[in-house]
Amino acid sequence: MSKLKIAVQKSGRLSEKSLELLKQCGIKLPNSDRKLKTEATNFPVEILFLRDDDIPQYVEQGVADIGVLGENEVLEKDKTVDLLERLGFASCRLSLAIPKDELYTGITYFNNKKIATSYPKMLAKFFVNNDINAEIEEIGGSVEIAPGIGLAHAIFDIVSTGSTLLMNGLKEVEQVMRSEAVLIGYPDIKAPQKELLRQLSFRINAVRNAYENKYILLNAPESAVAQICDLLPGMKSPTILPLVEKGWCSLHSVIREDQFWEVIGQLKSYGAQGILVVPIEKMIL
Ligand code: PRT
Ligand code: ZN
Repeated sequence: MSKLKIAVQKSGRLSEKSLELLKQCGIKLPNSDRKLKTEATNFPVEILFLRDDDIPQYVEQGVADIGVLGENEVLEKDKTVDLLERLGFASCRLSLAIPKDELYTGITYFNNKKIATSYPKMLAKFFVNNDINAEIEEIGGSVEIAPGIGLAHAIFDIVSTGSTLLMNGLKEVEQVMRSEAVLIGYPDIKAPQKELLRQLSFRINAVRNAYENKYILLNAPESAVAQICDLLPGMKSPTILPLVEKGWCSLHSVIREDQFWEVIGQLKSYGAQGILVVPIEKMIL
């Protein structure tokens, strides 16, 4: 039987979340010690555990049909792969940082400077696009210590909370790109694998929509229902149920998590009370 081969990071920041996503998609994996590969017990997929640096090459060659990794790694490796889905976890940014006491005068600051990074291709592209002539020093890890030990004037690295920069006496001065985990695919994927991928993408979208949306229930005076429905259009339209108390109803809808705090004040000003916001497990549009 045909199987869909999925490459995930063996160990690191992406591995737990990648496996968690597959689990939420209903894919059961045997408890293993993450050897090189494992097979799901209830869906025709095979998981290959790899270093994230190797995933673009495996997917370009079709050794894996799809792979989960950081978008930054996809851009750096620059292989011929399709970008299929953004997955919403492992969000970070790739930024240029300099010693905190240096005066930053704008991007031309980097002319004739030496910059340490593990992402030389991406940085070179950024400098070409911005007409900057700088020297790029490629190093494998612990990039943030490079200025302190005199190896470079500045660094280009992944930033998440910013605490690593702070601890190393650096400040972020240019954000070059944002990144998150993405699903990439083999461009010449075979028909049976393509069908399995379609089924998996459907499940991933149901899980992602559920993350991004909340179920909202509230009590409102009937006179405010029209205004509240405008604010909370829901999936098709909100559900309205009468309350025992005359002139009041209960309104149920779906709201994007990131819009919730923007509309809450307005809901209250329309007279909404007893607002409940509840997580959704799966959401099929
Ligand atoms: O062994 P393998 O090659 O598979 O893994 P790896 O060491 O190359 O990668 P890993 O597991 O460290 O990261 C995998 C991916 O996670 C990256 O390619 C990014 O897409 C994503 N990601 C998200 C991060 C971070 N956030 C992150 N904060 N990757 C690394 N960091 C590091 C960063 O390098 C810096 O040292 O965390 C530090 C900065 O964090 P803050 O919070 O102090 O700003
Ligand atoms: Zn890596």
